[in-house]
Amino acid sequence: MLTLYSFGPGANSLKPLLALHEKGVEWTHRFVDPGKFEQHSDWFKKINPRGQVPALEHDGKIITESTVICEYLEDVYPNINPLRPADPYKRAEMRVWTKWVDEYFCWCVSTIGWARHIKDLANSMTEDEFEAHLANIPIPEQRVKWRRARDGFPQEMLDEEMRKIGVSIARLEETLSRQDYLVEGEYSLADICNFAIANGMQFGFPELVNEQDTPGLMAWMARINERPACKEMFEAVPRENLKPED
Ligand SMILES: N[C@@H](CCC(=O)N[C@@H](CS)C(=O)NCC(=O)O)C(=O)O
Repeated sequence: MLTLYSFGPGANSLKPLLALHEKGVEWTHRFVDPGKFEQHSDWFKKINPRGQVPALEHDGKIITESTVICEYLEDVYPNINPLRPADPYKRAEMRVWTKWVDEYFCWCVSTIGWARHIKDLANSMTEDEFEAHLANIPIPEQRVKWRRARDGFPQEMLDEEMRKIGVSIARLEETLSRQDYLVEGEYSLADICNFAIANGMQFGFPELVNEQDTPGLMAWMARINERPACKEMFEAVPRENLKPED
């Protein structure tokens, strides 16, 4: 029995969601509602004490960390649509890409996303409500992030994160202008984990990600969006989870 707890197909939640759709195994989805702060609720913290999605439940065992969940699914279902190259060198290349997205690319995009989109949610509470809410958040760094979302991120930090986004886009484009997938000739977890963060940047960062400046990255995103598993994943989003502008 497999259950994925997630925010739906975006950011870190997208990684195991897409991997599960690619595998086509039987599993269930439990949407954790960020609008209701469900990730910080007592019931969810029993599943992931860090109060973050995604989390996978497999026969009563809990696996956390989006990339680790994807690797776990490969270990459990190695023969169904493998998403890890068989060749050890290519597998190492794949892991360099998944490590990079987790340690670098994800963070700069996340900070700008928080500065742009979490501000209203963080300001929707009174001071007392906000402080009470912060007390529910287990990760100290997330508490800092929530406070910054409410009070405003330092401009210096936003400038630095934008610089890193530029570096990230250039790195992806450098590879994707030469080859269809991040590990040459193989669609793998390297693509899934980076796509989770990159998809949609042509709308959020059109000055950086566009047909003229990053044609390789644009074509790669379109290629992944065209995959049946990816279409199935986006089609599976219940309408009630979509925001009015979606
Ligand atoms: N390193 C973790 C990061 C998980 C993470 O940042 N999750 C975000 C959603 S993408 C989350 O739960 N944010 C809500 C919060 O921290 O309050 C992973 O890759 O799974």
